[in-house]
Amino acid sequence: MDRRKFLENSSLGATGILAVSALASCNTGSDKSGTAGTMAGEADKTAEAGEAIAGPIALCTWNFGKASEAAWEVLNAGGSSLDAAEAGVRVEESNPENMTVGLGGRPDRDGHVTLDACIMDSDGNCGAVMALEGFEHPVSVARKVMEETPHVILVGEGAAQFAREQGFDTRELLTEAAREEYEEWKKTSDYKPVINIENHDTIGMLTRDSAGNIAGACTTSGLAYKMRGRVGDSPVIGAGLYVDNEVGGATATGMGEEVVRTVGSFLIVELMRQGLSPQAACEEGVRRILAKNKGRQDFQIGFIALNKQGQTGSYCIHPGFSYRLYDANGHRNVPSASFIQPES
Ligand code: SD4
Repeated sequence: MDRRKFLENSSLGATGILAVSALASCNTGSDKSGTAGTMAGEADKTAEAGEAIAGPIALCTWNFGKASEAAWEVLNAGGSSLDAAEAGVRVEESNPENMTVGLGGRPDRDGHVTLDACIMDSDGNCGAVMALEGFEHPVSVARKVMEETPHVILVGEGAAQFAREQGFDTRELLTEAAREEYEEWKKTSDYKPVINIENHDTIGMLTRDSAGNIAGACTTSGLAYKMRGRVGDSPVIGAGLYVDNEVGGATATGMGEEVVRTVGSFLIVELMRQGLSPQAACEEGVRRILAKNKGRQDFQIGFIALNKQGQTGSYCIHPGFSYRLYDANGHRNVPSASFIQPES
């Protein structure tokens, strides 16, 4: 199959997968990690665009209660935004039920679980690993790349070698559940992504600590049954995640190829620098992607953003995306406004 043909096929398949499963899995508003539901007595709210939250804040893509709670605990104990972002996303990396991140992630079309992650601190330092195999916590390896090497990105076997040298334990990441799905997929797939298999649970986390410093992290196993070696937006600084401590941060979930094409998270931070609220900046980020697609809307993208003042925002193409927000007032799932309106 030539490259163009494959991309057409995978774009068709995977975009449908993302859009359909986003609708299927998220309209319930359920807490994906099974903990920390909406605060008693507090209804879920739509985007709190105007409110400036004081003090520490943690927010993450999707309704990951345990992850945002882990980040909040670090912040509440006076920890740094960087430690909080890492601690938060590690929860989902270890969650075998999340089949889009870390342990239990769906494999590529050749059966390998390959992980992508990045992390960025409030001084503009960043680190990333791409197509890392055999390590449960790519975000922590990415942090080591940031802190222990003169580089920003390590990929594949080089990243794995570095992780071993840094003392990270290796482990099998393909769970029985993921293996069974993969075996099923192989029967009919002809090695193309298939609609309705991919879940859409990449975690991007933004944190602000009590000193007001912002950091972020993003981690994923990428698209299910992707081409071997495929990397999406999540570990690409500027695309899946960007932080500028003067302005704020943004992170993405969804069809990574589209986020990379517009360097989505960087775009949103720059729009906030020019004065847009996080909400307005996320909306413009989604519109920019749609404009490049000339009417094609059969894929999902979700952005979240946080500015220095403590305002948050989010926007997505299809209804069903939400983010989990944790601050001194507690935690809640915040449904995102969408470009395409929910059917009434
Ligand atoms: C990727 N952005 O690899 C990721 C996919 C994703 O939940 O967000 N899945 O393109």
